[in-house]
Amino acid sequence: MHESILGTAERIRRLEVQGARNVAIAAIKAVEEAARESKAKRKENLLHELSEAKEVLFVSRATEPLMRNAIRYVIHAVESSDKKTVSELVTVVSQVTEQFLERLERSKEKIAAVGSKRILNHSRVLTHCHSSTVTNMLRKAKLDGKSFEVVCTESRPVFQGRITAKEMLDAGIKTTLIVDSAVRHFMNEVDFVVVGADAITSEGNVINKIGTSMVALAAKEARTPFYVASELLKFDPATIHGDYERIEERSPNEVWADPPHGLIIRNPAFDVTRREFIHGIICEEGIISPHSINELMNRKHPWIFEAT
Ligand code: RUB
Repeated sequence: MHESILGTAERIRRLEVQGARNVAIAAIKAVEEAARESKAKRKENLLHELSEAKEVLFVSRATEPLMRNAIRYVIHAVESSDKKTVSELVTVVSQVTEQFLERLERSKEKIAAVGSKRILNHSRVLTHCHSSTVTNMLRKAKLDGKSFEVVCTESRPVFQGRITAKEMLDAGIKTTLIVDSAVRHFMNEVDFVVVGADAITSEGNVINKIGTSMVALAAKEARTPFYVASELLKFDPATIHGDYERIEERSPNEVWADPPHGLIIRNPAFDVTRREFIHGIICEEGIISPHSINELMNRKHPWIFEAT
């Protein structure tokens, strides 16, 4: 197995690379690098190597359909290519990787442009965890001249909220950090909630950092609009066939490094926010209702339903 695959999988598992977009970008780049340095002599050998890389990367984090879709996109392109030689097929891998990365970048900018308009002047925006899609959108709103504050949660157990807080401060945005359990306390002082997504199911439910569904619950009770900023490709096609999105459960040591003997510690990384709590998904197609996700995926990314 190529070092880029093993090393990237390890960095993803250890959260040195975090957030669904960054995970997908690191994974697809690793696959491209491994393909470029492949010693395979025939198409089936290259496909076998790609399939092994897929197995290793898929299990590095269980709840990352954007990463899975990125790798499927590359493999699907090789499988359906009429090119015969390995060197031609490696060129296909490089081309589709570049296409995929460009598309992700364009989506991020489109989401930022759309979402920025929802941020009202003199408002307060709450976010949870660290989503590069959300922080990019908030930076765009600031560049568009909006005056607003950000409230971000710590996001226990590993404090990704601190990454958000630093990025917001660097962007010159007034920022307040709160502990996760203070969300309800501050919800009435907030005008808008926006979070990222790791996965979107066929029912339009969203999976994001643990605690997101409690934030959504508090937002609903306080009648504060709750939005999700996400690329459509975080959709998990397996959910249409009845599979549940798997929720990654991480090491108890993240919660308590030196716990008393016999204590049970549970540490799920993500939870499910049901669609009825979500005002809209801010995606590259604009603001959509979670209900319309299947129809949109069928129209925009039909390949996703064929790729395995
Ligand atoms: C990060 C998280 C983010 C989503 C979206 O969790 O839940 O909200 O991944 O991020 P973790 P992005 O830190 O455990 O990876 O918008 O950057 O894709």
